[in-house]
Amino acid sequence: MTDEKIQRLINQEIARQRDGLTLIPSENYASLEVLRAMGTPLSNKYSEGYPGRRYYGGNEIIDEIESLAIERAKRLFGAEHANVQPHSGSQANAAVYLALLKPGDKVLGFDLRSGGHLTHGSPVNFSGQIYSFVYYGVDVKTELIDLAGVAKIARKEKPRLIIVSTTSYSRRLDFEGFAKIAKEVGAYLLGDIAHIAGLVVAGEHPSPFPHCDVVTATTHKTLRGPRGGLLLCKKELAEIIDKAVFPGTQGGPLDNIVAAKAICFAEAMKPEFKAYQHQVILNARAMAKEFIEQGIKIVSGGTDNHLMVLDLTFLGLEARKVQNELEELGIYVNRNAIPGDQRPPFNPSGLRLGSPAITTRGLKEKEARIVAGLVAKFLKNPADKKIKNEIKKAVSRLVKEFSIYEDFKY
Ligand code: DSN
Repeated sequence: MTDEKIQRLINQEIARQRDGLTLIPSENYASLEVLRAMGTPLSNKYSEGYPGRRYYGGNEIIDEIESLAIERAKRLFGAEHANVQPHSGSQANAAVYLALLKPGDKVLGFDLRSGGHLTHGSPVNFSGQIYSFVYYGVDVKTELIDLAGVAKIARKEKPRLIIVSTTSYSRRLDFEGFAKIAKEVGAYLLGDIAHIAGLVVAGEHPSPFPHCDVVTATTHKTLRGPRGGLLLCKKELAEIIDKAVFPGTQGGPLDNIVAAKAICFAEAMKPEFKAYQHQVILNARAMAKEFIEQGIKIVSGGTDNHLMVLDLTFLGLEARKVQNELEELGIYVNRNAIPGDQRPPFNPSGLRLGSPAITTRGLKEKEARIVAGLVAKFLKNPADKKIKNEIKKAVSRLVKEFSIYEDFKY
């Protein structure tokens, strides 16, 4: 029996992804091989523990799969130890905190409005409720991380852990500079590279190794694998990190996802993947150039990575409304806070967008500029029906020319 309701909805969602332009910088299109691995009977297995040390029988093959994923992750990132079990980036961060901190310990994290993540100490998140977070942000004028400012806070606060990360920061992270500060104040350094993992392994962004003690990542953003988390660390932390994942914060791993992670790591070792990441950067730059030429303000004035945040305060537009209206035109972006945002998180002043998904579709700089031009056109003429129709038609043309998941049906 087929569940027709769910089948119809899945096919509608596949069509939405196929027929629209995804500019949400944390979303991507995984390969069919990655997707296939996720839909296998591996999902039926329980395998609490680690390869060779499981609590349930029947794990001989799962052990081989997880060992392969671990070896590939270590090789790909040049890491001494890898744990491929975290269900998500948030879970990976939770495990790091459990391993390295006690409740109430002080942590220096990146402010959410400047580009940090919920799990880096937001008061509405477990991290902000259990640990004592203090924050660094970006310089008000340059909108860049000011390392001297970070060092000043670190010296005053003496945190046990410092987090260097980005979810909406469009510039390079100086892992080496942060490591110097962490060393000086005796703190651990966590690099959360969820967004930039693909850029890092392709050499398009400096590596967090050997500077960070622990690195967390997700496998589905620029890395373009299955939805999931990943934890990498120095050898001496391996035991406490593994214990903090299982049994500390999770039960059994998702073995189908672990297999898909192994496939994604192998894909990321290929020359095509390196070329893809290079194009991601070129496309993001081309988009930023177009926005700037159209007079649209980008936080920090541009991008060095795969994303950028448009500052809508100058246009007098509400980001939530813009996000919803662009969605009607087949363009997917997400509203985002900007540094020092005076508006609430549910309706902030910025629009975050980027190039990973359109680059997977095959768009190059010329088309990336066209896409940014469509967004800019809308931002300048939000009430013009004729222009909206033109944008809709242009989106239709682009998604047909650069097709994805063409014959994919559930
Ligand atoms: N939701 C992710 C993002 O979009 O960046 C962060 O967890």
